Order: sequence, then structure tokens, then C-alpha cells
Amino acid sequence: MFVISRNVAQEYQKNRTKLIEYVDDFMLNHPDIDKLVGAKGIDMMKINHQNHAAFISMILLLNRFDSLAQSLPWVYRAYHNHGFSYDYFLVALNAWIEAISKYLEKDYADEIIPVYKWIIEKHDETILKSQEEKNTIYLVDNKWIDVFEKFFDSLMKGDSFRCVDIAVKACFEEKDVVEFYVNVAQPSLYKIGELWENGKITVAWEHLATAIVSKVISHLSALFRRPFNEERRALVLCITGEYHQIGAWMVANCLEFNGWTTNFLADSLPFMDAMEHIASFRPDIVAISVTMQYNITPMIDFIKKIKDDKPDIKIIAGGQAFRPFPDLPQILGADGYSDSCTSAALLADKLISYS
Ligand code: B12
Repeated sequence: MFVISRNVAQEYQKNRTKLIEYVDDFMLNHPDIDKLVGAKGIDMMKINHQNHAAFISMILLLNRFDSLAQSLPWVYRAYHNHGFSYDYFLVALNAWIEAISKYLEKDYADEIIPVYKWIIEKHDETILKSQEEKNTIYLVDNKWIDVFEKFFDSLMKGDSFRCVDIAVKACFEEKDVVEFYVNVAQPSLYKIGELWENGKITVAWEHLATAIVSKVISHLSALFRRPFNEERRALVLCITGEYHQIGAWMVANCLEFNGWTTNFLADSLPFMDAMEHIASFRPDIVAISVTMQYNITPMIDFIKKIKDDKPDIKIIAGGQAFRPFPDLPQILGADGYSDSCTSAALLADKLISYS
């Protein structure tokens, strides 16, 4: 499709801040800004410009235009359902082109601008693709369907104590907790995400659901304890900039169930602090969680630094960012990828026993 040279991608990345400022400014001074982004849209628009630049950087660096094509309908659906008009995309994309022409040398700009023109050409097609309201049916094991329905219903009522009760009553051993995570808590959160994407709920609900599921995980993970095991240490974290931490927490808990002593460092850990912690905790495994594709870029440097400093440490990666390209973590230097907390623990065991 397109082949972007590495130095061109790096130039885009280096100039990101200037590009974002230009597009922000252009849009804020646009006479129709209120119509373009809707009543509550200014803050969301600015965050979108940051995410956009980080996402395009990742696409250009890795030449993964398959992922760009796949993401466009989601972008149109999510932002349109939050009050953005379809014209916003055309106006903003043209502003990106102007910014790139202004701040990047001509040869560099000439490589990148066709990508933006291609997105613009797909505008009508993307609108059509985005207009189907998403209503995914999540695969839940038969045994868990009833628990899932009750749990989701209580989550949507904001009834945290009932959610904890449902979870605790359904889990008699460690294996049940793992199954509860993948069959109940995870699909419930995915459904919440889809409701947000369809414009049915606000980000406040995502926060509430996160708080309730966190309470549930705290209860469940304290039900079954393992002795501290100096021999098997795992560090679990979310890459810098990544705020989705529940999946990583489940991974940490599943590793604990498999006998690993785990340090779970939660969301968006600064790079240098992560390196210092690795030096003091001396893990056998570092598990990195990435949900947003635009956070794949910081992971590249992080993996390289760990492998340069401590080549014996095994790195596993996971999270929704890699669903469209499960081959990517290994291309970027990780030792393995898995798409759920269940398989994450199996992968960790396999990597260490073979080394
Ligand atoms: C709650 C939530 C938030 C919360 C997160 C709070 C927190 N402290 O965790 C808040 C409000 C902060 C948030 C913010 C945003 N979010 Co949000 N969020 C969600 C939501 C609803 C649930 C996330 C979750 O907990 N999922 C459940 C966990 C269990 O699933 P999981 O992460 O996939 O983890 C499993 C596996 O992937 C795997 N795994 C995970 N990590 C690892 C690591 C390793 C090493 C391994 C091996 C395996 C592994 O194991 C886990 C268990 O099986 C999702 C919906 C969704 N589909 O997930 C949207 C979602 C992820 N968010 C989305 C978006 C757009 C955003 C925002 C940009 C805007 C917004 N909505 O506010 C910001 C970006 C923030 C950022 N920079 O990170 C989109 C992303 C879409 C896309 N195409 O990329 C989603 C998909 C919603 C949607 N349907 O549109 N969000």
C-alpha cells in the first residue's frame, strides 16, 4: 500500500507537538467549530489530536496500514456518537496536511501526505462502515452465562456490593477466579466499552465500572493466597501513557495463582522508574500491557532497553492493542504474546521452564 521510510516516520514523530498545536489552533479558530465538534467536544477534540498523532506515528514507524484501515470506522463511530459531525474529520484531516507541509521538509511531507489523502478519499466509505451500531455477542462459557448476566446487570446499576457478592459466591477455588475474569468481568467491561462507543454512556460509567471491578478483583485475589516465592518473580505493568490497567491486574493475579511472586505496578509507569524497579526487584519475567495502539511506540524503546540491560529477562506482551497483529510483540523483541490472562500464565511458565 504505502512504504514509509524510517527517517520520515521519525521526523513525523519528532515534530508531533508542533503538528498538534497547529491543528488545535486551526480547529479552535474555525468559524463552525461548535457545529463540527458539538457542545462538549473541545476537550475531546484536543485529546483526539494527541491520540491521532501518536497513532499515526506508530502506523508510519511500523508500516501497518492494515491497522489504520481497520481503525477508521471505529474513530468515526466513536466520535460521531459523541457529537462530532462527519465534516469534522475532513476539516481536521486537511489541517493535518497543512501542518505537515508547514513543519516537515518537502521530501518528508511528500511521503506522508498521500496517507492523509487516502484517508480523505475513504471518507464516504468510512461513514457507511461506521454507521452500523456495534452489538457484539461475547463468547461466555455456558457455565458462566447466568453469573455474567446478573453481574452485568448489577454493574449497570452501580451496585458494587452485589457485584462482589456474585463474584465471591461463584468462586470456590483459584480456577474459578480465572474463569470468572475471562467469562464475566472481561466481557462485562468490553460491553461497557461498546456502550461508550455507541454513545449510550459517558466516560463516567467507564470509571464506575473500573472501580467496581477493581473492588471485585481485590476481594477475589485475597481469597486464595500463595506463599512468597523468591524463585519466580514477575513484574506486571502498563506501558507509559496506558491507563487501562484491569487486564494487567488480572494477568498479575493469574501469575500469582501459578506460584509467581508478582509486583503489579498498575497503569502508565514512567520509563525510568520501571527500569529502576527492574534493577531492584530482579524479575524473571516482565509482562507489559498495552490497550491503545498509539501506546505501542513507547513499548519499542522499553523492550530494547530491558533486552540491552538484562538480556536474561523474558518479556511477554498482551492487551487489546495487539489483537489485530498478534505477531507484532515478537517482531518488536518480546519473547511471547498471549491474548488473555489464562494463557499469559501458561506462557510465563513455558518461557521460564525452557530457559
Ligand atoms: C474502563 C475503560 C477505560 C478507563 C480505564 C480505567 C483503568 N484504570 O483501567 C478510562 C476511563 C481511563 C479509559 C480511558 C480511555 N479509553 Co477506555 N475503555 C475502558 C473499557 C470500557 C474497559 C477496559 C478493561 O478493563 N477491559 C477489560 C480487560 C480485562 O480486558 P483486556 O484489557 O483486554 O485484558 C485482557 C487481555 O487483553 C489480556 N491482557 C491484557 N494485558 C495483558 C498483558 C500481558 C503481558 C498479557 C500476556 C495479556 C494481557 O488479559 C486480560 C484478561 O484476559 C474498554 C473496553 C474494552 N474493550 O476493553 C475501553 C476502551 C479500551 N477505551 C477506549 C478509548 C477510546 C479510551 C480513551 C481514548 C477515551 C475514553 N473512552 O475515555 C481513553 C484513553 C486512555 C489511555 N490513554 O489509556 C476504546 C479503545 C478503542 C480502540 N480502537 O483503541 C475502548 C475499546 C472502548 C471502545 N469500545 O471504544 N478507558
